[in-house]
Amino acid sequence: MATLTGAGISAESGVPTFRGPGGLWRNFRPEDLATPEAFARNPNLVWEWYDWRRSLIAKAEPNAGHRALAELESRKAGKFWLITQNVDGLHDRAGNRRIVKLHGDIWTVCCVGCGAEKRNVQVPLAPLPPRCECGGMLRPGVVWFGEMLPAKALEQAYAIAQRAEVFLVLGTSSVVYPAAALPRIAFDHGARVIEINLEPTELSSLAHISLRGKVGELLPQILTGAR
Ligand code: BJW
Ligand code: ZN
Repeated sequence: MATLTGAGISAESGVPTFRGPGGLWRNFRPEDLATPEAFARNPNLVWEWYDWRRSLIAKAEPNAGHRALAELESRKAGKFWLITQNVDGLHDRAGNRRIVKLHGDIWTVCCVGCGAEKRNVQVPLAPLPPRCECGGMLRPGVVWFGEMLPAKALEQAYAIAQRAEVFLVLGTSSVVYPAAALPRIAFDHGARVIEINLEPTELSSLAHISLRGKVGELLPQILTGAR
């Protein structure tokens, strides 16, 4: 059993999604903030945005949806994998350990000079942009548009999707690739694909079951029913 999560699962913790009503891309252009070119052009602007998001996330707590997935991992004892596009770390904080992070982690920073990667949970970050001991500029440890996903994580995610008997797709618009291809891979390898989303998505017509509603409300109900 496996799941792919997206920004929708953290919405109930007060973390803004990217698309849809109240989504980040309503007020900010991805080309200005979430590409390597944007960072090269204006690292301070990009860091201000990430610093603001880090401060929002630092105040957020895992919600009932995150906790249900932690419970699922403990119930399935070594047979449950969580693949996430989220960078907020709320799945870790809820207690999941078998996590594959496709788009990195907002609580890590990478040096554009020496390549060093480390955890950094300082909020707010000052001065901006933060610097490495080597003097090089640090960047957020996340995957921007046009960048490759971490090879090991992607390989692991494909393998998990190919083996899963049940594949839950929770709170993602299913438009960003290659993550959006995973449910189709699971489907093609015989998995039952179950989606939970507030709205219909690109995946809804393929999924065996597509539920409309909040992950934090529906997932705990499903788990209670499956006891
Ligand atoms: C609820 C809810 C509640 C709300 N309960 N539901 C193949 C085809 C077409 C394009 C491409 C392709 N392959 C690659 C591309 C290019 C690109 C891409 O996919 N573009 C598309 C937008 C067209 N992909 C890439 O560039 C990726 N790299 C790559 O493929 O490298 C190789 C390559 C490069 C160039 C060319 C070709 C190949 C990298 C993608 C990196 C994405 N990065 C971001 C930012 C991460 C860092 C950060 O956080 O700042 O990742 S963008 C943003 O989107 C973030 C998310 O992880 C990602 C997905 O969003 P998600 O999670 O689905 O959130 P939303 O907001 O879209 O949806 C929320 C959903 O929840 C909604 O549906 C709501 O209804 C729902 N919801 N509340 C249930 N309570
Ligand atoms: Zn360095």
